[in-house]
Parts: sequence; C-alpha cells; structure tokens
Amino acid sequence: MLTFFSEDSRLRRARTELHDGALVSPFECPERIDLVLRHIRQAGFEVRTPEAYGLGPVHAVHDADYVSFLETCWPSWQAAGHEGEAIPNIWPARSMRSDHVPRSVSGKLGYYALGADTSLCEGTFSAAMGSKDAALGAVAHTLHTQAPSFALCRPPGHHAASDQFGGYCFFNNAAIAAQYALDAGKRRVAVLDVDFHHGNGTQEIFYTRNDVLFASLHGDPEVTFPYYLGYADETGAGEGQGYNLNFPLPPGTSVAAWMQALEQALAAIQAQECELLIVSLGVDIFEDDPISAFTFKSADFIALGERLAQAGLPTTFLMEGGYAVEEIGVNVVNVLQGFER
Ligand code: Q9C
Ligand code: ZN
Repeated sequence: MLTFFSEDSRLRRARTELHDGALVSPFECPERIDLVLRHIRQAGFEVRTPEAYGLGPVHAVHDADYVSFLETCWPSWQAAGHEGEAIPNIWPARSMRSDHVPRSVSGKLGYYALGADTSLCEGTFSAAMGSKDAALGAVAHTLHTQAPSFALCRPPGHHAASDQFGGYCFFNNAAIAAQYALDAGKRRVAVLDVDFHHGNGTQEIFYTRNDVLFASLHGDPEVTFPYYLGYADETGAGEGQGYNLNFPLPPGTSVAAWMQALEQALAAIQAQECELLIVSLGVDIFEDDPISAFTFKSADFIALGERLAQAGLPTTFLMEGGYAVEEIGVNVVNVLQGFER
C-alpha cells in the first residue's frame, strides 16, 4: 500500500512526559517511525514524501489563534527564560474564567492544552506540519485514484481539538484529511477511530455536523484517558445528531467483543452513505502496549484489515498511537496487508 511519510516528523524529540508522577522519556518517541518504516519497506510498500500543503488545510479545522500559539510557543517559552520543556500546569478550570487568553506563555499553555502529558519543545511545530502533510498526501492519493493509502503520521492527531493539544497530538490529522476530502467534493466522510484511546479531538471538531460520521472504539473513559469525553451517550448535536458513535469498552475486552462493536460501527458507516473511509489507526490496542489495556495479538490485526476492506470504500489509513514495542511495525503492516488481500 502506498505510504506517505515526511522526514520532518523526526524533528520533535521531546525529553519529558509527565507520567505516574514522574518526568519520563515520552512513549510517543521518534523511534516509533523506524519501527513502522522497517516493516513497511519489508512489505515492499513504496514510501513517498508528501508535498507541502501549508496552513490552509490546518486553518480549515483549527482556530487560527491556536495554530499561532503552537508556532510561537517554543520561542516564547525560551525567551521567558524557562529551563525545561513547555509543560502546562494550570488551566481555566471551572472555578475561574475560561473566556480570557492570558498574555504570558505559561497562561496560554494551559488555555491551549487539554492535559499535562504532552511537552512542547523545539521542532514540535515542524513535526506536526510534516505529520499533517503525510495525511493530506495520502488522502489526496486516495481521492485521485480510489486506491487505499497509508500515512505514517507522527506526531499523532486524534486528541487534538479545534483549539487544544494533548495526548501527544497537536494537529488533528484525521480531521484535516476529512475536511480536505469534503472540500474536494466528497459529500460525506467516515472517520473510524480504532486507537485504544477515544478520539476526543475528532469528535469535538465534527460534533455538530452531518458531513463527517465519527465512530470510535476505545477504552471506557470512566477508567482511561481522556476521561472527560468518549461516552456512549455522546451521539452528536444539532445537524450532527446521530453522526457521532462511541463504543467505550472495558479494559481487557476480548478481540471477539471488540470485533462485534466494529460490526456496529461499520453498519452505521454503510447506512449513512459515506463516500470515503478515514481510519485513525492506533495499534495501541495490542496486548503488550505499555499504556493500553486491550488484547489484540499481531495476527488479529490481519483480520481487522480484512474486515475493513469488506466495507468497500476508498480508504486512507492514518497512524495514531501504538507505543515503543517492536511489534508496532508488524501490527500496522498486518492491517494494511489484511486490507489488500
Ligand atoms: N502517561 C495516543 O494514543 N497519557 N495518545 C496516558 C500515560 C495520554 C495517547 C497515560 C495517552 C495519550 C495518540
Ligand atoms: Zn492511543
């Protein structure tokens, strides 16, 4: 399957992630790229560098002030004299004002962040640009040829909301790609999110719209990140009513039960006459993922790819999560090869 990847994705090399009360080396590390690329090349897939699409497609789904913040945060943080990486530690919580963006970079950080897990550092903005370019290159290829494609996006995107970063995500690659497809003439696009974590950002961006159907299978937010979104009763609002589908599943969910939920998601995608399928492909549903709790074995990813192909839609896969275990490359390629069988 033709793969799109930008070397700029390597430019983010954060040193810190606030995890379990300590600053650890981030789970979302550039080495993930090589784990996946090695298996992509072994499978004989061509890897293509995407063109640079600029900020137009980003502004189509993200607030301009948020995008400017991401671009200027690191230099501003350094100019303010801070030693470490930029980590938010205060938010416009319920008891305070949420309608004011402070002048200080520390205040802006909390305003534009949804968690403290994602440190901002040198190269982050450039890597996020490369990541969304890969997504755009892949979806443009599928739009032109009807052939499936894979974007090795890094950093991932599905937690990024219209004006917030977090969960290792800055630009919402799936949302950017879906909007690009709509602007190219597609009438309705499905985003199917199979990452272990709920795609809160994608949900938020399209929640009141019926031109993007968002369906997500994920760890129950009662007990897992992102905790404050991803419940089954979030079904869309206004014109978007019925176009948001969440399947929260308990930790340890069997592959058979997960595949049953997938059947329901795919039935909705078929029923709503979607013209393109964008898969937010997180392989952190793997049994050995260090921060997740589903039970996929490597062979199960082949069956997942085969089932997705049966939907019969032009399809673009975008890399989301899947962390530092050797198997992330095998698992991604298994989905893509299963799809091509
Ligand atoms: N410190 C994606 O898979 N933190 N993001 C969880 C570990 C956030 C995962 C606890 C996990 C975000 C794209
Ligand atoms: Zn995830």
